[in-house]
Amino acid sequence: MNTNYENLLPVDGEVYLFPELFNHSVSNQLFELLTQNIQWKQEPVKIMEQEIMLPRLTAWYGDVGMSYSYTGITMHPLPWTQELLDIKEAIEKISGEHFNSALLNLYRDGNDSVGWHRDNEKSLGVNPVIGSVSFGESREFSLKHYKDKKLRIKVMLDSGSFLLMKEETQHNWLHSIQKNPAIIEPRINIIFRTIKEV
Ligand SMILES: O=C(O)CCC(=O)C(=O)O
Ligand SMILES: [Mn+2]
Repeated sequence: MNTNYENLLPVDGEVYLFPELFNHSVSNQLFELLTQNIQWKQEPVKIMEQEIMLPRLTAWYGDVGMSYSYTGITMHPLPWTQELLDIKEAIEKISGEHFNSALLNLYRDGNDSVGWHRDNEKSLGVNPVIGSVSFGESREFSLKHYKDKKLRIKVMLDSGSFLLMKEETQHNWLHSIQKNPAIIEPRINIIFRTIKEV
């Protein structure tokens, strides 16, 4: 990886921001293509025996033949679209990493969000490398240290930006996209990851 980029985390992990990996016109074009071509769904999740709908639309794409088992159900990703492959190629080139699947999020407006969590599922291995690409409205990405909750960082994720999280970040830091009712425009985020053989 090009080492001119500085680690945004003070301790216990590595997060790098590539602010304009895709320029404005390419970003706008990709935003439109992703809006139209991705099979967006609002999925239910069970929280404390109650079924609620996720506060955003999601989709899962990846290498053909890959599967992922979750509470006894085996799921398969949808096959890559051309624009997802193009984006994946661009981030693999700049990061030197490799990704085999992508979780997509469509935040319809500022009322959509993702709560505090870590991308630390067992299937992602010990120190997961997470590549996050954003298009559309800018949203604030918040990080807070898992143990020392006073340690907090905010990163503005603008359209066309690429955020790379690696090393022990997913052990030691939580992340979220908080609601912001002032925001009325949509944002698409793609989380590229590598699911290891399980
Ligand atoms: O939208 C984002 O920037 C973050 C999404 C995220 O953390 C996730 O889907 O795991
Ligand atoms: Mn996440």
